[in-house]
Amino acid sequence: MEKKPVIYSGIQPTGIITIGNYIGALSNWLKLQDDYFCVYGIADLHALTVRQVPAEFRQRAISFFAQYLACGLDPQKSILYFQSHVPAHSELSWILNCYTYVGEMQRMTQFKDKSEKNADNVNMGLLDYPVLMAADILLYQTALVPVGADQKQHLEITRDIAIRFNNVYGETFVVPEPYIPKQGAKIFSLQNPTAKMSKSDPDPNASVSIIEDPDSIMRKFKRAVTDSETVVEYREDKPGVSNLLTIFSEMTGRSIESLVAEYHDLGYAKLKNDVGESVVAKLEPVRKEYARLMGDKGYLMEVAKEGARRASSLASRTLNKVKRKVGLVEA
Ligand code: ATP
Ligand code: LTN
Repeated sequence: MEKKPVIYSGIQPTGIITIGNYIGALSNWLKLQDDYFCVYGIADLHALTVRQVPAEFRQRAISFFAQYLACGLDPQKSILYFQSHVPAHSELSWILNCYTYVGEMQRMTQFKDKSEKNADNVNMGLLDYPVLMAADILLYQTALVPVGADQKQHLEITRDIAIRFNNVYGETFVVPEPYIPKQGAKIFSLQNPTAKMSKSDPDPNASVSIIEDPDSIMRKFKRAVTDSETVVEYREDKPGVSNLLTIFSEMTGRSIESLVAEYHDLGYAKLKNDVGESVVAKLEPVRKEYARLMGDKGYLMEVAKEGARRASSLASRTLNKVKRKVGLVEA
């Protein structure tokens, strides 16, 4: 049987899964399931880099896992699991730490941003975050990593670490490529359309969850910040309207050109209403399936257990190879 190339990706269980995460990452994960061998993790160890309330954190991680399934990630096709259930991630991460320079980590833009936002808790995990991400990816001999544009730098450092290790010890890791969508790689905040829509934005009007109720979705789109013109055009100096057009296009599968042609002179109120309706329609099945799955935690945990079992078996092959190559005594 021909071996399919491996896809790996993950989302950390912080805040809410937004339509930005859906458009930039999850919707691609879904499309890749049939043609690749896909491994998708809940990056719970990554989420520990910012303070979590234990009981809420645990519930959120389970809720995110249910949202993966509700979106259509299928445990019959893909490996779905919690990162913390596979100890190889932490182990490889330690070894890779010894092949990564502090200066490289200090230059990461996400580290700089998050250090500013969490000035009272600039912990080692925050600095080391990209090395754990590299371990996630390299453990599975991943060829492609579907992520939004903000993760590009982390993919570059993952490649650098893999190449560096391969140069010293011979071919050990597949060097992964990022898979970043041409359209929708960066969805912007509904309240500040020059800033990324973020999972953990404290302003509830800035982002929309993939399991949000329809009234709330409509309200947020009606309040979306645009500009003082009236024409619907996709232009750099109209970030709010352009963002709405991108979301509309992603939800309906229609091109931005055809949407502009139809909505050009219909006014912003009509545009906002119809974008909101397209989001509600697209997410309706996700919301229903999510509610059903959350009523069956036993099933969710069974899927997670089987996912961790399969992931561990794959991960341990790479980890053992790495341990041998660096000269650790075999157990
Ligand atoms: P946080 O704000 O808590 O740091 P986040 O919104 O950046 O989180 P992540 O968990 O870092 O979310 O990202 C999960 C995935 O979603 C990544 O592949 C990321 O590139 C993608 N993504 C995040 N935000 C957006 C966005 N606004 N547009 C497109 N893709 C996004
Ligand atoms: N850092 C990523 C989440 C993540 C990830 C990964 C993405 C953790 N491990 C491995 C791709 C591959 C983020 O989106 N913030």
